[in-house]
Amino acid sequence: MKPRDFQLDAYWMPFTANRQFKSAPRLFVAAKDMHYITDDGRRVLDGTSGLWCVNAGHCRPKIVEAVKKQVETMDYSPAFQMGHPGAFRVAERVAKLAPGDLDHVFYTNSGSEAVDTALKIALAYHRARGEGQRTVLVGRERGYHGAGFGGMSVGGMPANRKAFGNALSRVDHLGHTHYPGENAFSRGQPAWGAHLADELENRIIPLHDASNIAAVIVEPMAGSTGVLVPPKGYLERLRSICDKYGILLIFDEVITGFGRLGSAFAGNAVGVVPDMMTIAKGLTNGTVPMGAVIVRRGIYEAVIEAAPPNTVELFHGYTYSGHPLATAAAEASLELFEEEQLFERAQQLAPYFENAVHSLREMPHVIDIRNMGLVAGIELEARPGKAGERAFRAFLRCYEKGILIRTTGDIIALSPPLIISEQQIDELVDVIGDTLREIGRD
Ligand code: PXG
Repeated sequence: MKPRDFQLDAYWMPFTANRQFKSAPRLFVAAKDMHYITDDGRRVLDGTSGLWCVNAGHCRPKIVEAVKKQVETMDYSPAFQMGHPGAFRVAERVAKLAPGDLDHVFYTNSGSEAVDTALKIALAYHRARGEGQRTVLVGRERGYHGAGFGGMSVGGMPANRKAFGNALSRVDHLGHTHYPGENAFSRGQPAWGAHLADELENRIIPLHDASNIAAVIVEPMAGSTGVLVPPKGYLERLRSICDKYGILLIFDEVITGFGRLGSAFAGNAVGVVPDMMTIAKGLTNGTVPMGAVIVRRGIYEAVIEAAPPNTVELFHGYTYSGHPLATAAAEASLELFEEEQLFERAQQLAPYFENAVHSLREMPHVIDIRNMGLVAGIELEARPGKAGERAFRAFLRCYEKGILIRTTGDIIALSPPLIISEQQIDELVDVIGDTLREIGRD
């Protein structure tokens, strides 16, 4: 290995145990298709699409070339009061992929910004319609909606909130949907739990009064807190309660978008059309940061029409909204997904992937395995008093053995690029199996 020409100290790493990492760093220096290359020249099979974003695999020439060409032609174009063709082309393409009349696209640079944007649009929409009292935002326990103040507030991860005070005040949370006692080792959507959506009608609405509630935001399949698959009928029921009371339903599809569940979006997979969707990650195949909110036509029209003619309708946006490099990457990614029929590929591979991950059922300490599309969660029993330690050890061992997995608490999450082969699925699962056997002994 070459001696390092940099120090580790100055970089404050996100969502990372800085001291632990810097005492034994793990560095990637290159990537191609299904693999990363480490600084000591090892190949590591990517079982997580980076951080759930590199859906078409790494450094795909079509995307690389598109970004190169764009940076040589026009590096930046002002996002406000000016436009460039790529931004319009990508919006049109994304609108075509989205279900129903979700056909307007607001750009951001990340999933967190997309979530904060969607929450603001929800408030602006109600206000435009003369219902400005609708300000309560409802999230869900064990939800992750990014790290901005809005997303953190509607999110349901205590560790992400406890250092930061109360954040947004007009927020409430539904209970989560994860009940291993009823649903452990479910394949696909669990049969039990549709009624959990009724809490919206039975508790949240009486508490706040429906007329004060602006929106409900959920991940159709919760990724970050350990792959929580929605029970059959649950999302449908949330949709019908929101409709009954005029509450907007936002699906946070940052992880579930772009083929992860075997179709363009989770909403398409389960046949539920939300009022807004937040997207990011796979939109550019992780190549250039980009997020977006897709809104129903009626929401766009209500906000636009409420403003006097020739005035700014929504006082919101970012310097890099619709950045030319991001739109170039998005356009190439969306074309590549289509050319290679990657969403369909994910759907076809899903049963093989499901069988492979469920073969780990008898491994030591495995207490649940769940899956949907090309996502799986393998939950381990926590070591007494040492939550997260067992899974983190599995992560380190797997990395040494040449596969990248992701862990959250004691849950291993797998979300490989959609180009993964059956043989590579076997490799992932075999290495995890060996690792669980090894750490099961100590
Ligand atoms: N919403 C959802 C559903 C997400 O999963 C965000 C919003 C925020 O996106 P940005 O682009 O601001 O990070 C996310 C991000 C993990 C993991 O392994 C998940 C995310 C990010 C990093 C790690 O669980 N999700």
